Amino acid sequence: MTRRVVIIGAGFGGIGAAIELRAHGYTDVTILDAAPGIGGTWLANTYPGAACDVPSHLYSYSFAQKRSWSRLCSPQEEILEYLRNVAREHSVDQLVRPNTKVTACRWDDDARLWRVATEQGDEYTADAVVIATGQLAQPSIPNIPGREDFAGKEFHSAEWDHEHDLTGRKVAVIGTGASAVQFVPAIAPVVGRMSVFQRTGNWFLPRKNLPYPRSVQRLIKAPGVQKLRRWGLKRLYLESLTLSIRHPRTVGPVLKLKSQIFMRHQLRDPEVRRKVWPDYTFGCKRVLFSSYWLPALQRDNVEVVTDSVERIEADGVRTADGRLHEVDTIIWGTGFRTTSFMFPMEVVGREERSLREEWADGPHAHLGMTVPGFPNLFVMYGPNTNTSGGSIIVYLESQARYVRTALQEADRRGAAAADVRPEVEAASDAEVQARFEGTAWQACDSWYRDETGRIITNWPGYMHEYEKATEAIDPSEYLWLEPG
Ligand code: N01
Repeated sequence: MTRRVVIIGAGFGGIGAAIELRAHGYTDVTILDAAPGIGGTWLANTYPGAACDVPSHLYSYSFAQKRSWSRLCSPQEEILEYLRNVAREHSVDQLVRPNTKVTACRWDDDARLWRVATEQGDEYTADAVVIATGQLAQPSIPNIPGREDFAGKEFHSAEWDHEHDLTGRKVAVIGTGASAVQFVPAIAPVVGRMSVFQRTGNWFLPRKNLPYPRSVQRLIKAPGVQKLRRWGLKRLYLESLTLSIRHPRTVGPVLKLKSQIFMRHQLRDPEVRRKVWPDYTFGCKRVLFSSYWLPALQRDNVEVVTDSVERIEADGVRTADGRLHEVDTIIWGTGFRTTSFMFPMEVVGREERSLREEWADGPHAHLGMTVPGFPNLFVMYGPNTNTSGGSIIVYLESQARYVRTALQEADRRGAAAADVRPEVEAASDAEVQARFEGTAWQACDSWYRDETGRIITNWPGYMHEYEKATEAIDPSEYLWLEPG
């Protein structure tokens, strides 16, 4: 049966899904993306120092292993180039319609298909829709009063203004998450002076990420070594981070100790040490890998500010202690609207059910992908599929495979679509939530949780568990809709 598939998002998820589907005979695939090209998060995030903090032999497709990465964790341009090359090599680059923002996906129950509407007023019809817009696509800037009064330049880290020369500038950086941890050390030597506004300190593990020497490059090009790196040592190492988060009282303290030794060693300035030392359980928020952040904070031209940001004024940032920090540039390193998922896109399933309403009490989906009443709608990097210690690419590949097996099963049955059984989805959601019990993630607030405290972004287990759970669709978990 020919099936038309519309994929929304041309990042690692969408491109991977298109390759998987085409490799199995589903040739009618269209990829829509609001951005001007392939890349997703790696197209948007071009800030100085942008790089992955997962080793590249894992942060790449299993079917397209590259042996010439320049360093352990690749810089943004190298990852973007890799993704574009893979898309080209598998001829899915031609399927991408850039600058095409999807506004709505509506299920037509009579015709048993999806109608996908774009901002330009076009409509695509599809037998299946894959929403691969990710969790980290919508920049978030907190609602701090006075922003409109600021006389200088401001931008978010995911919308870096490369035209704005930072040389000699007085810069405020608000936020100290994974993005700031990369761009602050990169710009600190260039700016005149920098105030880093920190709300919460982070746990760090060392990572220098230097370019590989030639001898190492030659060694890791050997196929056996490559395989060992991908499936062996690093994988175990990454899963050990999950292990420590899952067992904060027993295993957690081991990595915590490692982090403490590293941080104490780097934090020579007692004042800075006092300010940045985290006050929550290791692993509760994302553990950060950098050997450059703490030294950058101790530079003469950098100040860490821990008084909370009260308002923005024409000349700078006013903190709760009444002090005005005069700056001419504000960089928001304040992360993403991680609880928004694909919204504000309108997603309407059977019987006019709105996904936004279905998720009013928190997003949930079977294996993070399927929701009852939304037949043949698959979410990639959906609720509870963020990885704590592994590579998201492993999860995305698992999801692509699952989508493909769902379509194959529908073909085998002559069915129009698969609709996950409500009781299956409810049980898997309950199981996921139960598995968070006693984990480090429950010990503090983070972008993993919604306003009710429910953990909605993360997978509670290990990478290999998710791979196993999504190996193939279990037909008994779905209702199979007759053709219309
Ligand atoms: O965003 P974040 P990010 N006043 O949400 C602070 C991935 N990623 O862009 O911790 C003051 O982590 C907030 O403070 P707090 C990765 O998965 C990967 O840095 O909430 N501060 C925090 O410090 C990562 O986890 C890579 O108290 C405010 C910061 O802003 C995810 O993207 C690189 C504030 C936001 O940090 C997001 O990272 C980059 C306020 N009102 C990103 N509101 C790599 O692979 C928020 N903050 C390396």
